[in-house]
Amino acid sequence: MKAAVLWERRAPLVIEDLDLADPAPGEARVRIVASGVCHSDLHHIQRESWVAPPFVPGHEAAGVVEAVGEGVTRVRPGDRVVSAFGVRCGECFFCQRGQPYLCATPYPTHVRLRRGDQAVTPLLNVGSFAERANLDARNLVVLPDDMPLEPAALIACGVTTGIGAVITTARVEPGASVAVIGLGGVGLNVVQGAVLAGAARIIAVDLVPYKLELAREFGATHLIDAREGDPVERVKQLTGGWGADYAFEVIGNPATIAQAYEATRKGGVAVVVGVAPEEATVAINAVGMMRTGKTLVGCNYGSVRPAIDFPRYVDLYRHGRIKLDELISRRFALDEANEAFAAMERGEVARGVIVFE
Ligand code: PAD
Ligand code: ZN
Repeated sequence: MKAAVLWERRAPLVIEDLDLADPAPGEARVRIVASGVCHSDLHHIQRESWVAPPFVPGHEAAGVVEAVGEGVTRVRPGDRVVSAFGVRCGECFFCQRGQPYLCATPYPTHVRLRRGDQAVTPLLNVGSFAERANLDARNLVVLPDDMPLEPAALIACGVTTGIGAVITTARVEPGASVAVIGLGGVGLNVVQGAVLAGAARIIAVDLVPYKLELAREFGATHLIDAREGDPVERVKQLTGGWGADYAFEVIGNPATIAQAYEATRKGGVAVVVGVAPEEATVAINAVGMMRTGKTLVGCNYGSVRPAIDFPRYVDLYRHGRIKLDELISRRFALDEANEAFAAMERGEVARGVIVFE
């Protein structure tokens, strides 16, 4: 089975022929049809991270179930599915509290993929830059027959994280002002989440003119080119001098996280969506935190509950209330995976998607 493998941090991905084990108890073997290209994969490729190579990237996938392991009743062969990433055991302190995105159960360690004697890790419990993957059945949500798999794949991460940050994490209310710093595959979904929430002012910030244009198409009301100066002052100018009710950082950079906090009005909410480097810290004036009464909140995976939220996003798409096809700027074959990341780094795509025959 063909898969893209990272053997060494910062090295190019290599297409390999891997052996895939039979699905273990609780797993389903899924033929991957589409896998979105998310910056989180690139962070694991480029930065020191808690996942050691070799690994197969890809965590934004949809496909078709081919076989199921012992005890799997959620899905059957032939089901078309979208997969969440990570672990949701349903039993731990966090899952029991209805916060499965914070599940405390460790990732499984049994070997699913190997090349010869060498075990290869599926990144984030998915590893969908591969023709097939054994996926934790608890992460799978069955799709309706009329839901195409390419847009469905984006629900697995970018859509859920971006819209969820607005609707579930921050609970933006109608009429609010929202600033979004970083307009990639996730940030554009923050923009359309703000539209769904009824935000009145949606201020979109990026360094790339194409991204600003995309943000307009997704519903941004004001655009700020961050190359032209400090976006914090511009956000304040557009919000009566106070700052936005809500500001979202969707890059993963301590400097822009501080910008999002500063661009939030007194009593407002700043949301950290971007994944910063492991050791990074953010400098925020301490007494200002007290005086301004702001809330600074982290958004892990859009606070998602896949079984509840994925079908909602499918329905919103089918009723024309959210854009998914418009997020797919370019399709790549598996052996173009390196180029797919390069296109993302050059700012040329909203989302790239790896598609399989
Ligand atoms: P992307 O590369 O598609 O988009 C990032 C955007 O940020 C690009 O449009 C850049 O031009 C823009 N940008 C970069 N630097 C600046 C700057 N200084 N000022 C303004 N704009 C800038 O990435 P993505 O949308 O796939 O992911 C964005 C982040 O979200 C990334 O850190 C990723 O790891 C994280 C993420 N978090 C979760 C989560 O659970 N919180 C889930 C998925 C992705
Ligand atoms: Zn992602």
